[in-house]
Amino acid sequence: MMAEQPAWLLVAAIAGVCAGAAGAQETHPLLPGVRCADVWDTGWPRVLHDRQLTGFSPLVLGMREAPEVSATIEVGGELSWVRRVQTADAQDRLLVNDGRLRLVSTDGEVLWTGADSGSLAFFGDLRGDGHDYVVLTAANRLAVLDATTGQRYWRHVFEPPHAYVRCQVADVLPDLPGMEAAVFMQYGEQGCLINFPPDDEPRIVWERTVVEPGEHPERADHGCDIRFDLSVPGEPVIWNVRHHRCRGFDARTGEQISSLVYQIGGGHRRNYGPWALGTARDGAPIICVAGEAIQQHVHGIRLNRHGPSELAWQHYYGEVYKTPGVALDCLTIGDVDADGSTEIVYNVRDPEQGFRPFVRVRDGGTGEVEVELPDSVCAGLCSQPEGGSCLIVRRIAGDGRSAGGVALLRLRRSGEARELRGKPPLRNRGGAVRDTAGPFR
Ligand SMILES: [Ca+2]
Ligand SMILES: [Ca+2]
Repeated sequence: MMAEQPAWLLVAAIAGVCAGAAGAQETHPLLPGVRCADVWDTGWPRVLHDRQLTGFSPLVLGMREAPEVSATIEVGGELSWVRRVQTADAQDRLLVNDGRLRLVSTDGEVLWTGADSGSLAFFGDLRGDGHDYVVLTAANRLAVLDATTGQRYWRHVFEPPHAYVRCQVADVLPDLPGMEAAVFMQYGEQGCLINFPPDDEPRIVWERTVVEPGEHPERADHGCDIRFDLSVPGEPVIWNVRHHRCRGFDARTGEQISSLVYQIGGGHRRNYGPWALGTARDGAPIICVAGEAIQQHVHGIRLNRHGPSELAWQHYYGEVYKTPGVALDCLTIGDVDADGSTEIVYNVRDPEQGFRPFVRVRDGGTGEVEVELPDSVCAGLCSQPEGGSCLIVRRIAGDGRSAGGVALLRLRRSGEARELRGKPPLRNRGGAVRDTAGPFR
């Protein structure tokens, strides 16, 4: 299984939001109009870029020369990602991708260098034979490595050549020994389900076209992904969110069982950002989507396994090329107040409010704003031992500089956000490790 990130990353994130700055009352003279706290952060300079990919040199932030390198850990190549995994015999290992993929023991011994590399889709007993495997995606390729040796067990190259594999792995067909991988093509039109049996070669259970041919230039859509929905025993569903579409497929057959083609803010929009399955207050299954790139929006979809799904609510903030300064950054989609229903938590610079920064918490099923924190930015969330989450919030002024310290706000079922004092017991949560250069950090 894949584990959460280490706690020191949370500390680093908190240190990042604590790094305030002093100076003039307006936006930075060298970057007029750019409202970004990092512009004032002389303690943590780095290359910045806004949502229109404008580059800002870190050397303008009061620096006169490039910083010295104080320490280096040699990883061989350019470190891409590290994951802690646990093997079938309960050993903690590190999977390190620095161009190559390597399995490393916790005392630093390189156990193997893999025959393939890529993004990690799964680590575990893929074939149900008691051995661990590593499932990797890279462009249009899916590779499976033996986790004991790093040797390639299986590899499949999908068409078309420009497609990217989007993959989820689970035992969605319990009647078939071994687990299954659903693979949908970003930049392509095909999807399939692959079974990995313990005593035979992997087998493609079904393969089909998963879009309406000609309805959209799929090659131009950077926002395609899938999720398994195993909430109904014996009726596994694959949900696929793409540019202005959300569809459900019977994972057993590939048959399309649900379709929604929808508009946000009066147009077909890009879904470039995180999305997740959730639960409405009445228990209905939903998907919440945050558009973070190019077109900034949040919306919720009420899912129907037996017909068209429904766009339950939406809020469109704008497109960066048409409304410069608009920005949205999703912190999490989940049950942050521990009441059983899903919320979506995000930062936004709202054009309708003069681009002031807000932290907003909306009910995932209805879009109702449960909590709104004006002139604030949330850097991440921490789960609490008794359930629910704390928001790590920094108050900031209109020019983007800190207007106070960091507050920990606990969300309550009533919709209240109560500030915590002292040092509450916190556990790390994925949202706190984000490190995104941009208007918010
Ligand atoms: Ca199975
Ligand atoms: Ca909730």
